[in-house]
Amino acid sequence: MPISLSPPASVMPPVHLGEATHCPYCALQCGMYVSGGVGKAAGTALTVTPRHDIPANAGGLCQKGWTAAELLNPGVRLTTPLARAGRTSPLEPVSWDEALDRVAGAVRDLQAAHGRDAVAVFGGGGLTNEKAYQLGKFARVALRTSQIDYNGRFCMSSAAAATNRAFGMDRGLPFPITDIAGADAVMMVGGNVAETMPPFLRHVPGTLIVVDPRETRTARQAALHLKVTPGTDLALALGMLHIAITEGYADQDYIAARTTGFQAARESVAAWWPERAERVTGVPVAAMRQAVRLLGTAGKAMILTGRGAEQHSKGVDTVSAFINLALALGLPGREGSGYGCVTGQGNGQGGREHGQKADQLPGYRKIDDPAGRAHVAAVWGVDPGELPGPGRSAYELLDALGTDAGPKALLVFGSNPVVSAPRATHVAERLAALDLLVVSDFVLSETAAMADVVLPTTQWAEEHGTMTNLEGRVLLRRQAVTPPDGVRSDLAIVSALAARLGRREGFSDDPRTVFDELRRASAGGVADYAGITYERIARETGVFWPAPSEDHPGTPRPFLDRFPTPDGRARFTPVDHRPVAEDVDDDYPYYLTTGRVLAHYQSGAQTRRVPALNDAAPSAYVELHADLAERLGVGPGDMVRLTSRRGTTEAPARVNRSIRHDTVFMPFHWEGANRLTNPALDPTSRMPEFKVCAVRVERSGGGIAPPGPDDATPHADRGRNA
Ligand SMILES: Nc1nc2c(c(=O)[nH]1)N[C@H]1C(S)=C(S)[C@@H](COP(=O)(O)OP(=O)(O)OC[C@H]3O[C@@H](n4cnc5c(=O)[nH]c(N)nc54)[C@H](O)[C@@H]3O)O[C@H]1N2
Ligand SMILES: Nc1nc2c(c(=O)[nH]1)N[C@H]1C(S)=C(S)[C@@H](COP(=O)(O)OP(=O)(O)OC[C@H]3O[C@@H](n4cnc5c(=O)[nH]c(N)nc54)[C@H](O)[C@@H]3O)O[C@H]1N2
Ligand code: SF4
Ligand SMILES: [Mo]
Repeated sequence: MPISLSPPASVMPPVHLGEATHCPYCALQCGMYVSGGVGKAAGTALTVTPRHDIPANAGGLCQKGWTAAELLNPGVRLTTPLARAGRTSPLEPVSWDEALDRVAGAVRDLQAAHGRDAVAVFGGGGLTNEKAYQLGKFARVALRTSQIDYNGRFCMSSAAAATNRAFGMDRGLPFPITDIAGADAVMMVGGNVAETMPPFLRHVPGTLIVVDPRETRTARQAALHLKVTPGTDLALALGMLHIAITEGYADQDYIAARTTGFQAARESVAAWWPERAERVTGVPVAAMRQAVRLLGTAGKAMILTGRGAEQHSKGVDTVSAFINLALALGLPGREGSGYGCVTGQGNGQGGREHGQKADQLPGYRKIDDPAGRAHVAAVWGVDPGELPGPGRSAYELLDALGTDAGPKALLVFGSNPVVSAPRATHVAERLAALDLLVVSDFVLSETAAMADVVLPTTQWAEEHGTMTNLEGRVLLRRQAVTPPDGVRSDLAIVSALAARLGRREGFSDDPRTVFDELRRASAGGVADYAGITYERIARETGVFWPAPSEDHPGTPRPFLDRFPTPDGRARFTPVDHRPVAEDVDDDYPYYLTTGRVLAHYQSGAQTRRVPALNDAAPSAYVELHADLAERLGVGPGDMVRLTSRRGTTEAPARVNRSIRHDTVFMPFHWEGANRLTNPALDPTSRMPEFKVCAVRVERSGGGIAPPGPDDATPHADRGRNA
């Protein structure tokens, strides 16, 4: 059954270690061999070993990667479709025909009664390119709904919008990851790669600058740690650009030759004296100066952003401000230097290129661009006028579910929003108000547990497909294991549903067939995959897009000669600071920020089912400063209650002296953190403000803690003095 796509002889290990594939989790897409499963039923002992031919990990794996095969075991996963007779009846096993007929019948009825947009689709950045592409096509061609978006909206949409604006292209890292090793200085803004992509750190050289409100594992490896107040990175970037200009680090030749708009950007920071930036951010002027000096005097330097800078209601402008700084220093488009966004999910990059986003068609085309619509409609064999227009963004879609004007049915592929969406209790209420919730997953996630129909699907090592990693390198995920009886691939599920909805043609359960169509649909677009084939990926261990033809070498560094803007120049964008959507006050006196721990992945649907990972990190926790813990009378491990305007949750305390006094942190891998978070959206990217909201902190069963001393900023002044 598996097609043979072996790596080239030069990189073959001396003994055959198994099928060469990639980790199911993050965007590093570490290469791994999975052995023991080809041609055998899943559940036989499988071994995972790292590949050395994939530069991103070059022999490394994190704990999640090493234990990835455990979820292939039929004992911990779904192997039969489930459905419930009525909304309050229990989920019970049904046949595939029953499940699919039920979904198709309900979709037809709801669309007949309420129009095509009554049915919505929610996708994921973990889906292969083939799945993401076919899901987008299914929504537009079979359902003919505009209502499709995906969890990538919660992930890198702010960086995507800012890089499109500045460079005319959104490719997370516009250079190979190995370029980072040659940089003399790297500034990581709101990224904790030591926990989120451990093998990434091997690419980072000595001088690392980290911007984070917490002293993370990554910050501990840094030469300089800027302990920023949550939600103030934009002011930090403005202050740093002010310093760069006034202290002579701006690269005037580069600015003249390769950019436009510098004058306006310079004016936008004229009033951002370093002292003012210090007042807003809590970062001392001396530290800002040192950071600018390190970047400005380095032969090669990089500025990278993670979700800490991006998941804000001003995430796009924040990234723009750091790009402005990078442009002023002359970094983007110079070999070994640049700006990059460290993306998130396994196919976070490819997932946003092929049409599961509300405003996009394959090849990174815009859905409201007549030429793009015409091209894609021709590949799909439909009239361009039949393609719907842009739909709601992820949170807006979830928020509208089951309302008079909103969708009545939702089909989820590859996301667990009950845990991962902001203001999650409200999202669960919206899901409960639907007439039909369908979830395709391999485990009974919290969202699947609410569904009317659950469709058990195959996993990474059980199917072929392509993934585009954080470098824009298209990789081949090979089938290594025969799936257990009873499960079907997402491609097969979507094809079967399309057929029941009257679209027998144009949907396939064969990944290669889908990929060949994706190549044609993307041809001529910004993310052009036309020249990428499975064989070529196998031979070259990945191909960087754009690759418009099979003899095109691919594009590891797309900005070297020119930027893909109309005039070939990068654009400065003047931006200004603005306060967080929900600032602290007497009732909610602390900032809550959220993020990740090494052992768990996202909503935890997968990793909470792996015993070794659960042992390593058995529950959520609240990280808080020792002074705050003392005032509350809590010691390490004691229960702490957090309350925001949206909800409340409890978790054991982790006490240290390194987090900011005004900030508490909670990982979001368990239900809890997102009961508190604020769904305030960025006006451009529609990214929710996951990284800062105001909370009350109490000892479980105890009273309210008074606000404590702050690192630098009195509350009244913070973020409001723009
Ligand atoms: N172990 C693990 N690894 C993962 C994932 C996972 O769930 N678990 N998920 C993958 C995905 S999809 C993604 S998107 C990436 C995310 O990778 P990262 O961006 O590295 O992850 P986060 O922990 O969300 O956020 C990074 C840091 O931002 C800090 N932060 C919070 N608020 C602010 C702020 O206002 N400003 C600044 N400068 N920093 C702030 C947090 O303290 C945190 O340490 O990780 C990927 N890798
Ligand atoms: N508070 C807070 N919330 C956050 C964040 C934060 O930093 N703080 N980060 C946000 C970010 S960056 C992200 S990316 C989101 C992610 O959050 P989610 O979208 O919930 O991501 P996952 O937990 O990976 O959910 C994926 C689900 O799909 C299943 N799955 C995996 N692969 C496949 C597949 O190929 N097909 C199908 N059918 N199912 C599959 C998994 O078993 C799992 O149940 O969370 C966001 N939420
Ligand atoms: S760093 Fe990411 S891709 Fe690599 S093994 Fe860990 S989870 Fe998998
Ligand atoms: Mo993400």
